[in-house]
Amino acid sequence: MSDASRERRKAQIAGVREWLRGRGRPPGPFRPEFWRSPLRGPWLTSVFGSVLLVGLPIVALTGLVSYAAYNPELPGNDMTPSKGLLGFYLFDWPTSPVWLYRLTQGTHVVLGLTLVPILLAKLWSVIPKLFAWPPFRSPAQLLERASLLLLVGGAVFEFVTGILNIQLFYVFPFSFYPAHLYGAWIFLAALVVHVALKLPRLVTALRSRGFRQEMRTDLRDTRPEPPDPDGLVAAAPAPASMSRRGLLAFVGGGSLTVLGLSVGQTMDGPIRSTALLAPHGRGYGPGPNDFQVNKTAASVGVTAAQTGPGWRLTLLGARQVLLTRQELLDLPLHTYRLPIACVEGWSTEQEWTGVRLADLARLCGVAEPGGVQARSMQQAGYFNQVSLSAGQVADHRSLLALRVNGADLSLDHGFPARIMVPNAPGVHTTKWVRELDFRVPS
Ligand SMILES: Nc1nc2c(c(=O)[nH]1)N[C@H]1C(S)=C(S)[C@@H](COP(=O)(O)O)O[C@H]1N2
Ligand SMILES: [Mo]
Repeated sequence: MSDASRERRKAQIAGVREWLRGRGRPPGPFRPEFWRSPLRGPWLTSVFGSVLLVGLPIVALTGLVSYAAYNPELPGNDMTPSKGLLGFYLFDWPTSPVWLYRLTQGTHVVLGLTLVPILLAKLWSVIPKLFAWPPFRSPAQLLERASLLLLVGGAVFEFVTGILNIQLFYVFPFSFYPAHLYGAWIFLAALVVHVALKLPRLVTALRSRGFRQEMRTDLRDTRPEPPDPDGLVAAAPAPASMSRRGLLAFVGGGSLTVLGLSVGQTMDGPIRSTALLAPHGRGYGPGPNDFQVNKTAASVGVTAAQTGPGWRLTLLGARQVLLTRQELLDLPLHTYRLPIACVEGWSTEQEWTGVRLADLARLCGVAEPGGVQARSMQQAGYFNQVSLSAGQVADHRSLLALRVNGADLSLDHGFPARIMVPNAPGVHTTKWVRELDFRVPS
């Protein structure tokens, strides 16, 4: 052991003794000397912070939009029935433009994923503050730290639950939907407080160094930022082993890699196979039904026997009407290109052929439907039924689809019949429909 390290060890032991006697700081990360990266500092934190300041509100707002798109005020649609006041902003989800939910939800998921490396880098840059000692010096500071707990806890919670959900690991001991919604509001409230407190410092810090200058500074010339009142800059910095531009390139490159490996799930054509990070991001064959399947018929217990020649569609309205598949095919058919846009971020546009929902309403004696409840042959599960609004039923592109891309629906895509509504979230395009109930007050 060298003299220097023996000295350091001695000082550490003395420090721990002090702490045990009730004086001084706890050892390890509570000591400023513990954090030695020469790159930490207000400028670096502010660079990551400003990217998040633009990105996270977009992720949060598109998420809240997604909740509105579920039309939770309609019977059976709400997966957070105890939302209380949090539904104050809900509105009747429109059917046009057809690509709107595809865009907002694709943005929510893909941008969220893209921000993961930035969020981690930002948390890394401020981590010494987690161990600030004493934990607070004034009631105001205690409040500030409590809001940080909600901010960081909220962000981590939203990212973890969101990512587990899109990766189809339904491992939470609670329902994803209300938890992700409540978490979003907690996070947003803490973010507003944080931005109000920190915006002036962010601006000052960004002005303290030139971005271009920093991009031209190599490892040899990399020095710590000047000491700051927040204590982000290391008290005893180690020599730089990476330049600031190297760190930014590493984090930015990680972010672009995630973007590049996930954005394909929102597109059709060859580019789709680049979505290596998406759980459904594999290649598909050339057939008319060869596109992404969410839940297969087998996985939800829908059998070929239920969907065979014995299948009847029940229409409930002023009167009850039963239709075979052939009788449906003999009604006026219409064809539209409409997307399936899943809440999990993937989407695809296909050409659907079927009977207009409005025509089916008329067939069972409902001239002006107040909406419809579609029920599936699938026995259990959240998504075996949906309520659609009056506006959705009235849209001429809203179909009970029987065919896709010129062929009969495959069993996995909902044979004998499924709902297709323009701009509806994928979860509302109920497959294996057995009953359409138009007895909804208008
Ligand atoms: N009966 C039933 N319909 C359903 C689902 C389901 O689980 N059960 N999943 C929905 C969801 S979440 C989506 S995104 C779409 C996916 O349609 P696809 O599997 O044909 O691509 O179907 C919807 N229809
Ligand atoms: Mo979905």
